[in-house]
Amino acid sequence: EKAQIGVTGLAVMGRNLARNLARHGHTVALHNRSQARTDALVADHGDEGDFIPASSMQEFVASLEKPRRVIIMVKAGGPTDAVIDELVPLMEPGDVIVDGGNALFTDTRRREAELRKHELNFVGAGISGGEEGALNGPSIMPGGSVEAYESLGPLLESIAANVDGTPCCTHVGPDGAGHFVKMVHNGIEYADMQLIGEAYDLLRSGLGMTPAEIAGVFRQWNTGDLESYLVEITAEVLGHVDADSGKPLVDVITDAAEQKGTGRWTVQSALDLGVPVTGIAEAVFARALSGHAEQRVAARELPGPSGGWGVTDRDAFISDVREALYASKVVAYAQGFDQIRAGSQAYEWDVHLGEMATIWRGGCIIRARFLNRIREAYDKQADLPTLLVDDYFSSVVGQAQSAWRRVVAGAAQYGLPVPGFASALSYYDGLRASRLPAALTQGLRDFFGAHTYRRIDKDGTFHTLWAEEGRPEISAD
Ligand code: NBP
Repeated sequence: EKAQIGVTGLAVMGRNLARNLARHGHTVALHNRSQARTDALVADHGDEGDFIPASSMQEFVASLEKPRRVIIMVKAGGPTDAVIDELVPLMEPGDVIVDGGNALFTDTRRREAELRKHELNFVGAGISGGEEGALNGPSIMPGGSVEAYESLGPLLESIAANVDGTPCCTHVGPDGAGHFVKMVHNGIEYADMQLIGEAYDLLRSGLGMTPAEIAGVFRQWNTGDLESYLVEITAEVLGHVDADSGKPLVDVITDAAEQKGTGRWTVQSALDLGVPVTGIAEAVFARALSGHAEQRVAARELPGPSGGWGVTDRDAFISDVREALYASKVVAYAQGFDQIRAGSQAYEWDVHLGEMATIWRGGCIIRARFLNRIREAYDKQADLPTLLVDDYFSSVVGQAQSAWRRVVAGAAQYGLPVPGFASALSYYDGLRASRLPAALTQGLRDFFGAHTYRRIDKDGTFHTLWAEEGRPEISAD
């Protein structure tokens, strides 16, 4: 008997993905650089399905039916290239190599182009949902060729999360499209977590609520439009009491947020594409700020406003924070989808934005009720200029705006940092503005660098001879 698919790299992610495949009736070939992980998987979970363990890459490849399908689940970067180099001489034209790790999409583009020369199908597949998702149903974002998806799609769709009968897996687009979309997914996750953190901080500082009380608020919010995995687990984390100290766990965790890099990649790509993903950028920078212990200690005595927030109506305040959170979240997602659209245009991927919202509804970290709204918005108008102008979103954000402004203004008065809420509001107001001070920026650029400007009343490109009085402008065209 041959295996339908093989997994090489059997650390937490690969092991759970292999078990998930086997539980769905697929025969799974197993390989890991060090044999111990392969043996452990068979010993611990061999009874969950049909596994064919291999002790060498040759044996592994030989155990696969053709066209061969291999999923690589190793540490992203050099290790992925090392495994590809080992696999390529053993594979035949038409075979499919999937990289399920968190690869940078430009690496995926390079690998796909290289393997195409060998007539091998290389699929960079974003897999979200962590180890729990890998085992019980992740959200899967595969890139690569249509031909590769025909061979691979049914297998991946069978193990993906499923919402209302629709698998959380679809062909995203050619070459690096899948890993790009996974990267932006992670960027949105950063923004969402930052906004949740700010909402928590507002309730804590503004109302003096305890973490356990705030957990109750999040639990309540999770019954409405904010319903999402992240809001649900926020209640879990805030409600958790540390066994050692008897204190809320959140109070004994060091307040320095770490990162593995996908948020940074998202912002770097957004800078290249010229897409203002301010929510994601603020989230990445907020984590960076939190980690600058030396500066934070040095700055602790800097003057700030004195006195409390002076909230009188507790329920109204909680409601304001909820609305500000929702509006800011809409902005963060709108920006993320802008980036996917810009990437799709730049790299000619033809990514279907509504389908991305659809496959994020389950399995992944940002799964949320709200994604149905995004899908509906793109179903109604595929070329929506921004989610913010969709009927539903424009109306909810419009309704939330007074609360949003009160929260951001209050935080500024009180001295509480809300970079996510505030930058989202500025972005919203920036898009709404009929005139932006960008006109002055253009004037300044023309003054010091003769960079020219365009005019609202005439076609062409203009430059003012600033040094020559009485010669206000000439046409450069
Ligand atoms: P790790 O990222 O910790 O990688 C460990 C695996 O890589 C082991 O199987 C190890 O083999 C193998 N490996 C290394 Br390291 N160097 C190798 C080399 N030169 N040649 C062959 N194999 C090598 O595993 P993980 O945490 O399971 O993550 C796997 C992938 O999934 C990563 O790309 C990660 O970014 C991604 N990931 C995603 C999520 C998510 O939520 N989607 C969560 C966690 C991870 P060994 O056993 O012989 O050392």
